[in-house]
Amino acid sequence: MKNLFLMLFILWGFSCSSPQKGNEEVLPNVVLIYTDDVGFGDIQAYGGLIPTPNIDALAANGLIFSNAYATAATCTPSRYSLLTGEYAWRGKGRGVAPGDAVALIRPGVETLSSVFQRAGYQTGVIGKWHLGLGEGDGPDWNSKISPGPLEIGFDYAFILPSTGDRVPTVYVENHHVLNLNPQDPIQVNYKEKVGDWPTGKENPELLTTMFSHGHDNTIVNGVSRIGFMAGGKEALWRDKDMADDLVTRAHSFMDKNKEDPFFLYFATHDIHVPRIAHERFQGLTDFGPRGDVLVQLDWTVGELVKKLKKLGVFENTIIIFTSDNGPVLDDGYVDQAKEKIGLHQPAGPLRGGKYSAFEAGTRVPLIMHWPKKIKSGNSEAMISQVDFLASFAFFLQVEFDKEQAVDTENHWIALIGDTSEGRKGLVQEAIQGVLTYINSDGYKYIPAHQGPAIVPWGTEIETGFLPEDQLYYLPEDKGEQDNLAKQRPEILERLKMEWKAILAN
Ligand code: NG6
Ligand code: CA
Repeated sequence: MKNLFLMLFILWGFSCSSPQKGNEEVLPNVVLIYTDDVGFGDIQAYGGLIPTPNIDALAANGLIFSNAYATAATCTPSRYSLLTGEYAWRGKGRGVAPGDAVALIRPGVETLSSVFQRAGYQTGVIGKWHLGLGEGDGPDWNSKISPGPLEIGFDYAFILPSTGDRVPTVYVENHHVLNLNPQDPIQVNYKEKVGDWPTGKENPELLTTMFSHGHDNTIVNGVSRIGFMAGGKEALWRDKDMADDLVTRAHSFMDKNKEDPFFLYFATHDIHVPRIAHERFQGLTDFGPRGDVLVQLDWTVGELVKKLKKLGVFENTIIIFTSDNGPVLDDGYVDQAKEKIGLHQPAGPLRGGKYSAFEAGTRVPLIMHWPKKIKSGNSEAMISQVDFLASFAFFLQVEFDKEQAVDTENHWIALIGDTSEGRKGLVQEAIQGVLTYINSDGYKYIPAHQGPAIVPWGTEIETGFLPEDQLYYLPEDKGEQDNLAKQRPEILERLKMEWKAILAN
């Protein structure tokens, strides 16, 4: 009898120290690797030519999706939807955010991270944020920066406030700029020059990486950026160390939380511009800096995997690998991305790229890896990143605010490969607020739009805009070559109705 009590006591102790689902299984960790500008064809497992062995290993043992989508063809709206379960275009001011934007996700709004918190997870965001910080006149870089990730469901944050090519070029850890010397305060301005730091426009001779369009404001580390800054010298990051910096923080986060289930939103800077790999990765491929940073990204993934294995939690960790929008070659710096692309096709068979209404804008790699539960294979289920919120809420058995997260759908069983049935319809957002629509039959509608055929600032990407409606049948025409709008008017009308209903929701 005594022994029985002892055993019950031990069992009770166990169930308290490690949160469990349905009283039997230990909850998996979740590591969401959110890459930047990685195209549908960039990874070898998706047909790419640049070596990505660590990502391919996840693909080989995981589920590879061929119809997975970011909600937008640029970063801020994709990230907004990923975290809130709401299409970004439902509100104003959610396009590509300047580096001094205020927090776009306000405290109290439903988020993916809050869902994990409510399920007992330790939550962290490490890497690119680009969703604004602070309120009122914008973030005060020299004191407490709030609201930010900690106010919307993250327990820990180590972030680049916006992008690598925007000032301020410093990290923010939790509420403060890392390594800031109060004697040397930071000034940031997106309208006019502040302080006396040189700019790319005035002093191009100081540049180690030349700009091709935009990006001619303040020079930091030999690279001119978008926006002006001065001060905060000790806080500046070194671009070449960024991948290492993020990996180091991710390792500490995992070490610290190895006993708890954790959710780590790991948003890489790679492979966004400026593409400046650490010295040890430079020149490793024939594809120039874009190839180097892809190899660096692959290394990053390998380091996260190694750590999970070392901690003995790899088998029961869900790793999600995906991207925020499609690929771009010249995104504002002279880095030979285009000249050295060779036969590599960043968008695979898809048309367009980052910014575009065509498929390459938003159809991205998605790999779901969970040795304990997910069998390796391929899935054609149509999935949007906006669905992670409802899907994880379902899996973790927590409620979420459906009035706020209006667009997220539970596709958990598709995400773990138990069905190939996904969404019935999906909206994608291109630049200039153009919203396209795909239904589960594989038809895609691009509404008539008076806009340029090519992205107007030098990237040479097709926007997919035409002054008349477009209709494509993707299962037979992945490359969107054959506009069926005139041949199949009834289908076009049906899609328009479905599209309108979602927009009016
Ligand atoms: C554009 C920038 C581009 C990139 C993009 C955001 C210019 C000319 N181009 O405005 O370089 O920063 O914004 O990329 O400034 S994203 O992946 O974060 O959406
Ligand atoms: Ca991006």
